[in-house]
Amino acid sequence: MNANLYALFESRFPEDRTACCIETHEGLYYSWNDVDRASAKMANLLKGLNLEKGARVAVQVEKSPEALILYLATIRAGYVYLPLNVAYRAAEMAYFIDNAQPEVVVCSPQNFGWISQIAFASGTKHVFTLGDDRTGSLLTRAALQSNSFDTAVSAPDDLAAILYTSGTTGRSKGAMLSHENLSSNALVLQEYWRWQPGDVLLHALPLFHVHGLFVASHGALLNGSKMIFLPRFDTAEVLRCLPRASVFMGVPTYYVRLLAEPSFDKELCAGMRLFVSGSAPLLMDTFDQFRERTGRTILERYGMSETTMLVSNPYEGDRIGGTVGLPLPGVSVRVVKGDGTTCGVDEVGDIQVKGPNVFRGYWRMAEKTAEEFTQDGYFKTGDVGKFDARGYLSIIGRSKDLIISGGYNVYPKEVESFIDEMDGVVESAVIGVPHPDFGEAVTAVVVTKTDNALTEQEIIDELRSKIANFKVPKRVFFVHDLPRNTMGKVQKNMLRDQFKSS
Ligand code: MCA
Ligand code: AMP
Repeated sequence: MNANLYALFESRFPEDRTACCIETHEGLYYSWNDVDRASAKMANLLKGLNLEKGARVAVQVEKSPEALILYLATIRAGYVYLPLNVAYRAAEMAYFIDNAQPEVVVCSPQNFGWISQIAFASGTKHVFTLGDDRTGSLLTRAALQSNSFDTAVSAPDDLAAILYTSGTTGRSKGAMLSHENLSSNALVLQEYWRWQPGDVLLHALPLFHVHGLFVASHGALLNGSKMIFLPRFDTAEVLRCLPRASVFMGVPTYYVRLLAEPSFDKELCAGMRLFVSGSAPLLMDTFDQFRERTGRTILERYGMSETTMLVSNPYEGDRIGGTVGLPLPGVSVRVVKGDGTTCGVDEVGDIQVKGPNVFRGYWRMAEKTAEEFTQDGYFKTGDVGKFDARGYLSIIGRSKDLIISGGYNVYPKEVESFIDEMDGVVESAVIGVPHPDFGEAVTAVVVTKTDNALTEQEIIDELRSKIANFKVPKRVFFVHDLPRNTMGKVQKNMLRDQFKSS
């Protein structure tokens, strides 16, 4: 049997392939035939480049139906899709491209100059452009190709995607996900969340992370369901489109923003069957307010780039606020103490996971991969939590130094290294402090050399030119010394406490 994920989707396409698969906010319709033919054209183009088996196709483009089709074409042709956040700047892109060694890079037309320079310098052979308005060399070249393509035959373990994440420590690592990782998770979620005939997904998430690219899109593709595609989360657009949808997925910030609108109420949500939240902790207050205002209960679930989804509140049965729910069928999740023994009910420990959803390792980092697994094959998530008596998991914190801002991960160490390079800086500590919109706000605490006049704005401006905008601290504070414990380690808890209401 062909384990290629596209083959699975294709087997679930609706009988009527002229039905709508993707509808855009501008009112364009892409039928299932359109998606199949357009992905065939792109797959033929990629195949014609004679790429090696397992070649990476790195993509940094704005969201559009064509961007999703490019993802489908890549896996359909048997290559490995590597999505990159559009906010990444030159230093970040250079790292990913150099590390992943993609044979193909696809970027936005306006970025062709600097990205092609980085790509060609790293040995990439082909750079195409793809705009969010159906422009670019990728489509021009694909248009000349046949619109039928025999989906490549893939083994379950063959790679389908690489997602860069910083895991628990250090520089970004590419989490290698196989066709089986993705298909097993998609099939479980389709059943667990009771996708139904006639469901319509309102898709407002970006297409370069697990949540938007896999969890949301795969659900609709596997169910033969229409997606209403928004180029980005925009509160007014979501409110406009909700009455025609039945499923919505988002990070907690989306729900906070929706609740800030008085028109977001029971009537508007009358046709909605399911609201899913994930990628960051959903506050109890948001969970409660949402239920009161809409009469619907948000279903919170927990996932990672390395594992896709591992735990979810049930569709039927109690969805308990403040918890991420129960391990998904076929996925084994445990909470362990420092000595490796399993925690009892309500005992806090490290969350570990094993199952068909768990990735194949970090790209070209065998040693790092081995460190992140236990001897009996469980992956160490770096999250800390506890199970209650009913088997519901709560995430209490993280053992990894990670900030989640508006659903995007920010690794303090990376931001600190850019600040520490600046003239006049002795050292810095980057922390997350509570923020009403983003959940956590990136905040920098900096020690400068005596008599140095570096200002908060100067540091922010300098960082803006170097790293993705969501990583740039919202505030910078200056101190004489960073608090350290007897081992010399910076005590970030104390800083978080000191600056929490800043
Ligand atoms: C934008 N800005 C942010 C963020 N996004 N600041 C902090 N955190 C953010 N997440 C800043 C920009 O730097 C800019 O600042 C200003 O906000 C406006 O930018 P804009 O792009 O217009 O913002 P927005 O459209 O309002 O975006 C906010 C957003 C977006 C809608 C919350 O960040 C978003 O869609 N987040 C979802 C992320 C996601 O998909 N996560 C899933 C990861 P300035 O003007 O000063 O430059 S997958 C995952 O985590 C796992 C596996 C899982 O479980 O799902
Ligand atoms: P990523 O590296 O982007 O895959 O992010 C994965 C991390 O996001 C997890 O290890 C968790 O720390 C966090 N996360 C995902 N879903 C949730 C959730 N529902 N509640 C709290 N944290 C979450």
